[in-house]
Amino acid sequence: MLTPKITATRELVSLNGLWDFAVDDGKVTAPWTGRLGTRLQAPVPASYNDLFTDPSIRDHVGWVWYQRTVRVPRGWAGERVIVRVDAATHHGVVYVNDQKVAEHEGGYLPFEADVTDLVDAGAEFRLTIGVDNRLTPDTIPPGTVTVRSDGRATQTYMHDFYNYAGLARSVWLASRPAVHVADVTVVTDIDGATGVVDYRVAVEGDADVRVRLIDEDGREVAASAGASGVLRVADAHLWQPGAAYLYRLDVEAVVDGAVVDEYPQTVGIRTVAVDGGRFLINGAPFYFTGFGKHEDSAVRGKGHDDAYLVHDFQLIEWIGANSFRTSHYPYAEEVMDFADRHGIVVIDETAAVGLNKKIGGGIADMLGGAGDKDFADGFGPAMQDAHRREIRGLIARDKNHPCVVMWSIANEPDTMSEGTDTYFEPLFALARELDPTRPVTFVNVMMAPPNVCRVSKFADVLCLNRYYGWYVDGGDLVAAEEHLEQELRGWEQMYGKPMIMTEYGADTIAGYHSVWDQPWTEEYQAKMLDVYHRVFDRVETMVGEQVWNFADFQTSSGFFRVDGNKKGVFTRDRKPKAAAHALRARWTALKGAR
Ligand code: GCB
Repeated sequence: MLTPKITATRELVSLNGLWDFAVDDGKVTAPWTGRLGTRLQAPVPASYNDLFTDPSIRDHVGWVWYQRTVRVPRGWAGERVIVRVDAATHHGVVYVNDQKVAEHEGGYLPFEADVTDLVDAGAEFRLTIGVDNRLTPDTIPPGTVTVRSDGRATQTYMHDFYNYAGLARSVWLASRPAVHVADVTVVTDIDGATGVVDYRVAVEGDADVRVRLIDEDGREVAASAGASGVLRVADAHLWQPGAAYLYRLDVEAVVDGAVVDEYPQTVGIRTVAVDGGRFLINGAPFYFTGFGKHEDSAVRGKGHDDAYLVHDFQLIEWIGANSFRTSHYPYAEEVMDFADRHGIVVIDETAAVGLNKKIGGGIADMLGGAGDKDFADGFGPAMQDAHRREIRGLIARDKNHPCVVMWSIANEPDTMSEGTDTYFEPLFALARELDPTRPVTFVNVMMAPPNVCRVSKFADVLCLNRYYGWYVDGGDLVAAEEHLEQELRGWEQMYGKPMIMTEYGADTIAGYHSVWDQPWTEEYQAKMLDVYHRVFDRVETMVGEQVWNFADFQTSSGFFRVDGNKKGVFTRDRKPKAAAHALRARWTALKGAR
């Protein structure tokens, strides 16, 4: 499914703005059959949870309803009319007037419905979108809904970020021709000074295909005809980390010599490879610096916001970082486009987080509670099917982004229990089948060191999240340094694969200070990161460091979280803590060195 765009043959109407909004409290019956009886309005895009003061909305478990009227532009007669939802977290259902037109599971990927037969050019229709926030043992991510004795439903889950829900990304009304470009796949290579662009186009209907590759100055640099082919660009400008260059592949569907559809696909010419213990971009060793992020901000929750997009990337640039991971779900497409445009490298992760019954809220079982359950006890074929769908959806959506250099198929799953290898092996195979050009990884949890983890053998790159000096050796940075180095050397010896520390960090309350190694202070965070950096610099197969987290973010409530997770290097409103300045010094120097 292609991202909707305005072209000479396609139009786009944003359906963002205020929609009528109601929580399904059991009294709302078939809201799509008429107007929602509500005084509430909610903005799209935004998570709904933090908008209202009523706790029964914030803590609601189940369906909510969004509704608005939409007018189809009068010029769209004869065109296909599409409703496109960039994300409905976690389960969406779309009605045009009384008719159900789409249903979608999975909260972070787009879906669409062709509603042509139900609407008329120039006329209005009622668009209703239901969104269910429930996570169950078979959803990705998983969760449990418990109905209390007083009838209240409550939601628990094993991941460490608040279960924001609703329409957090854009909704569109799009037109496209009946015969149209349905999909484009681009794979690039480098042959000396020549850029090689391998393209494949899927067309809906009967049409010929023509493509032209245009450079940033608007000049045509290559062209071809046919649904697939190879374009060669002499003296190609490569897409480089920190120095993006984007070509545009203009794809045309042609019937009897006339262009019936036109779709522009961004192309960055670059290669990615793993070579022994090194990670190569365009044949040169690449060292990742940056963060695990979240889509998270006050009031809008996970709602996409272009101002935060620009500001976050400004801070990434300011601090000298070159990359981030889309922990722990696919981010809005606007984010991926921006990373393409600004040369920021992305590890692209599915929403498979919390597949680990030995962890509660991101914290290892040392706190008791979540416990001793095995992987097999719950994560079965239904979960694996959902997981497959998430991998397919992510790669289908993001396969053409030059910024994406690796797929992460899960964060911190249980990989120590029996059966986890048979669960994961086919998922790695699927990702490689769908995209043979990028390395595939998963993110390993601290409880699965080299001699215990059953899944690392399938990964091209070892991505590790470690909390020595925090959950383990808390307050003792001398022990933390020793234990971290010991473990990394163990991985290096056993696998020799490139390693990235995809999470390390300490909760820090901005404004807390101490001259001693006092957890929660700004000094401790900076000092702990420094311990890790000393170790990284001694271990040869380390190819990257991504601090947890870019910014403080909201989580579910619990005694180990102070109004959310405070491991941000920036506060939730993006003010730097002391660690930000220390990182800036290190990463700016590294940029020059590597
Ligand atoms: C982790 C998780 C992340 C948590 C983090 C923490 O290992 O991957 O989602 O937020 O630890 O702060 O505990």
